[in-house]
Amino acid sequence: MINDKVLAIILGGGQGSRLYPLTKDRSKPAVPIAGKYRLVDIPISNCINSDIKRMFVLTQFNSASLNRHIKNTYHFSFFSSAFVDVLAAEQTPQNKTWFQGTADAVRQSMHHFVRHDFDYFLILSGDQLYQMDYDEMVKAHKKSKAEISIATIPVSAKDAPGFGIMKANEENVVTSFIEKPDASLLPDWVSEVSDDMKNQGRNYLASMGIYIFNRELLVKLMENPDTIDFGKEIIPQSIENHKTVSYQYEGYWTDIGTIESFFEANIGLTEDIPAFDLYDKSRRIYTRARMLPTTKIAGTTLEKAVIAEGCIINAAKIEKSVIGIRSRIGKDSTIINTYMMGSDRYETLEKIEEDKIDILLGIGERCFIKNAIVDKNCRIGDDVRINGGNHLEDTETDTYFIKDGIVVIKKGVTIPRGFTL
Ligand code: ADQ
Ligand code: ADP
Repeated sequence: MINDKVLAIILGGGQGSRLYPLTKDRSKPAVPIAGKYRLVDIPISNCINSDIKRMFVLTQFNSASLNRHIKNTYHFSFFSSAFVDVLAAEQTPQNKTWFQGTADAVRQSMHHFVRHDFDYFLILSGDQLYQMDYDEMVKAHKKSKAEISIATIPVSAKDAPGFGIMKANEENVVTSFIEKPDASLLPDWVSEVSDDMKNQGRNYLASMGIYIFNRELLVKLMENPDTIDFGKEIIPQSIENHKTVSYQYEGYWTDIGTIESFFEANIGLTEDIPAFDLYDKSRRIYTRARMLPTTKIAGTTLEKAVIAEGCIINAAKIEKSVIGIRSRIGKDSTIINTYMMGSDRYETLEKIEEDKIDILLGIGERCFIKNAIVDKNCRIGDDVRINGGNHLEDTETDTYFIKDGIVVIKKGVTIPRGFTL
């Protein structure tokens, strides 16, 4: 089945500065999550599961790894109209500027979109973890005869200043909207929410950054070159003149646009019943089919560990950690509260000898790693101790970056034997 009325636009990422250094040399949609996926797999899978199979991924900079991942992952039948296309910020004779905000990004690629036949634009963010049936939202949009629909979720006063906050009437029509309000303004923005949400202290209706626009309306709105962002301009300027409806969602949804939220979302997968369900066949998350060998483990105590395929693990203990594809962890090492992304390749014994490789890919022997994100293709020598936590100050060196107590070991670096942090 394919929904031929909807075209999905995935906002793959601006500068990605909040996810630095994971976005240092890859675009945000290509950031690896949950041991074997990439960020962009989440909205793409949600679309596929909602029968929306025509998608554009907009990104500020085109990374080889993003294109390769999409090309190698999403093959649709030759006879189908389905596609996932990446559009990177383009420089054309008419337009010499780089994408700026989300509306700019959409405006600059509009000529690609309007070639297709569809009635609704579905605009999605690329940095959120959730499973949602967009088809339900499209149905609600049609039923309410709205011109714009915004997916919304109740949030707490602590979280509200990070979102677009709105108020809606009994018919769910949005009557006012404020982008990222100052905490002092919040008392004016309390909404009536379900008892369950009220009990959790979630009294503010936040935009999830997921929008449906009627095709003609968005084409028209994009003709005004002064609008830069959906949240800052398009939505607040539209609600008066165009029927805008709130589509309320109460399932699991989290923004993973910062190092801390990205880390928490990954570590959250190790819970007994994770809020994000990777095991539901009807809401499958797709990724590249890699045909990796199984994981081999020896002498390791595992406690709440999520381990991807193709790993070779001899660690003493792995606790509350996500271990990504092709990870290698040496004897007597202890890994706690850590997301190790894994490697893009194996090193063969011949190669190690030939290139006189001293510190192998992965984590060496007798290491202690806690509260860390180890990016792909790192070489961590024996006896390294990385003890992340709030006692560490935010800082950056060539090989690591510390933010909110989380130590991020940068992609592809070598941490020498005996290094201690
Ligand atoms: P933010 O997420 O802060 O708030 P924004 O920075 O505009 O808004 O990003 C939205 C999405 O677009 C993100 O996935 C981002 O990576 C991506 N993006 C940004 N600039 C881009 C560009 N030039 N090209 C491609 N992609 C780009 C928004 C809304 C709020 C709402 C939150 C919910 O503005 O109202 O509450 O999302 O998370
Ligand atoms: P990312 O930056 O997204 O983590 P990369 O750009 O490093 O990823 O590329 C990941 C892909 O590139 C992998 O699927 C892997 O097959 C391939 N790759 C990267 N480096 C090498 C290498 N040195 N040898 C063989 N394949 C590689």
